[in-house]
Amino acid sequence: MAAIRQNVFDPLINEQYIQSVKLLKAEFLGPTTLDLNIDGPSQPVSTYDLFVAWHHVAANTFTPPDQTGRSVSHRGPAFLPWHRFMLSIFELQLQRVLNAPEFGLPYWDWASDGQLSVGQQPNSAIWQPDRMGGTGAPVSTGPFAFDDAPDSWRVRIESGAQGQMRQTDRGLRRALGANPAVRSLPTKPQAVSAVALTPYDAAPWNATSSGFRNRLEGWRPLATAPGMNNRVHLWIGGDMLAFTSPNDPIFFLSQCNTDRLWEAWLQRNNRAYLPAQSAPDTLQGHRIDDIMTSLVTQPTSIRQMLDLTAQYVYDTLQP
Ligand SMILES: [Cu+2]
Repeated sequence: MAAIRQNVFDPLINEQYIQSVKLLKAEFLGPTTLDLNIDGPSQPVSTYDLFVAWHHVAANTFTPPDQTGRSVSHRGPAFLPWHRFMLSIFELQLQRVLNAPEFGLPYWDWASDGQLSVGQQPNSAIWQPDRMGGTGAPVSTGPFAFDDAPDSWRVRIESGAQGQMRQTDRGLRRALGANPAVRSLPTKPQAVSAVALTPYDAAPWNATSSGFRNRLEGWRPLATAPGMNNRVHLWIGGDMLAFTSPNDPIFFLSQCNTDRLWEAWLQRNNRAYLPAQSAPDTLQGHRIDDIMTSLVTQPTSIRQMLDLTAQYVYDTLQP
């Protein structure tokens, strides 16, 4: 049975999500900072933080090295399949620690909050203390607040100045709606028009491309609108700005909504993908049969990610 991914607005789903990420954050199965080439004394790395490291490493992996900013996971066609791969493995981990194989990773429909006034958006339901908690450096309310409790949420791995990972031990940071250049989350009409875009992607296959992938990833047009997935990161701010953004548990809920919009697009477009395997080697990592590797599981291919409906389905594909 496929798991059903539901809106995190449901209080029980929200509670199970918080419970499971805290279990993963407290689970140490062997990997260390030494294994991950992180400077400093060797420390155990939690299962949760392996996903933080995986995201950071992939975002800084360029193969071959002349791809105009396109890494194996961002600023290129693989952005959506790569994040689907990560989310699907994370979802299996949530199911394992909850002992609930039917549990679906929830999504946060950020475009729904984008329909609220700019002033209301940072105070919407999801940022309340009984949900994901609020803003601050460190965040001081909700389940991921920085306090003296033994299970108080701590950021352990962050991005250093040279793009490397480094050890830390601090509270989570957010600056909800505080970026003057990004006053609003993406809106519903922007989500609807993104999902209507074709083709999937286009030359030069990077942050300047037209097409669906780059609209949803949000490099163009970011300064004006919509900015979609990137805009959500910029609007939340704090730890969401770095390639260690999975440090904030909102990351998985936000990225899950991006995956939901991709699934809506896939269903309308016969699960199409570009570029084909015949594309030049400069697109290595982004062609349909190219392999994606992981710090936490076996490699897979982009093609394998085009239909995961055997693992999960969404409760709705309405943009
Ligand atoms: Cu990412």
